[in-house]
Amino acid sequence: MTTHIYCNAVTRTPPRSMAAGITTQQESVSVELAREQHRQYVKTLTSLGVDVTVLDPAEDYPDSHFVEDAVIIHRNIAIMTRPGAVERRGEVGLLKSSLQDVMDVIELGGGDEALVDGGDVLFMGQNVFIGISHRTNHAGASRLKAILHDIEPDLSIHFVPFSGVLHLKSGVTALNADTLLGNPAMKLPTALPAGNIVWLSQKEGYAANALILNGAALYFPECPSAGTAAQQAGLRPIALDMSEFRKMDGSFTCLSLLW
Ligand code: CIR
Repeated sequence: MTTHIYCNAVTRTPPRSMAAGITTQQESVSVELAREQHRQYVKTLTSLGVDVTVLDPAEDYPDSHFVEDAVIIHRNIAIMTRPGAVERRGEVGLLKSSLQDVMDVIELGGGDEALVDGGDVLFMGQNVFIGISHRTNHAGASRLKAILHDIEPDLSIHFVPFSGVLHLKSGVTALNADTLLGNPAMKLPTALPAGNIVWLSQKEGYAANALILNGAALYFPECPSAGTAAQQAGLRPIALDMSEFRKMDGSFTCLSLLW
């Protein structure tokens, strides 16, 4: 049985400026194709029973469709982050004004030193893993831990230093409450304190960022082993082409806020 049941989502249409976003890749991006892929993503979430709000593109913020990094939603409370990349910080205020009508909103706090990207925060059952990365630091992770414990004292919250991939969820996502998909490009100095990782091959490792919701797993069609792993975990695999987001170091989880 899946533990990831969601009824609502917020997404944002990619801006025409999206190719100016941060990336380690060198491939040219088609905004038209990205927008079509985004429409298919929204359609898929809708078909899975999610009521999806699609926000207008924010041209001043080329990475603003990667809404996951600016907010963490837990128990209908939005925790606004302070993204590690300076040029992405303005995305937080934009999302705050869209969310505060529908849920309580809390600031991360902790001053300018405290940095968190939502892509570094992974919920797996009662466990929360906060990746310590180039984008998320100990000061930010400590603030987030305190806020999450206030919301739900029983959570087991772990700091997970790693390297080799952009965000923690580029390296692992949870298929259920104890199984994760893993990207071998991610280097963990110590084993995760909970869960068993199904490691994908080097070639298909990027598909470790699958979106698990409502009994389904969205994954890259070029990485079929992620679909097989999802099926073995009792999920319905749904392959969706997300080539244009991959070119900007993004994938499935980063394109929506779910609750
Ligand atoms: C960035 O480097 O910030 C964006 N180009 C990609 C962010 C992807 N977000 C995520 O995986 N949570």
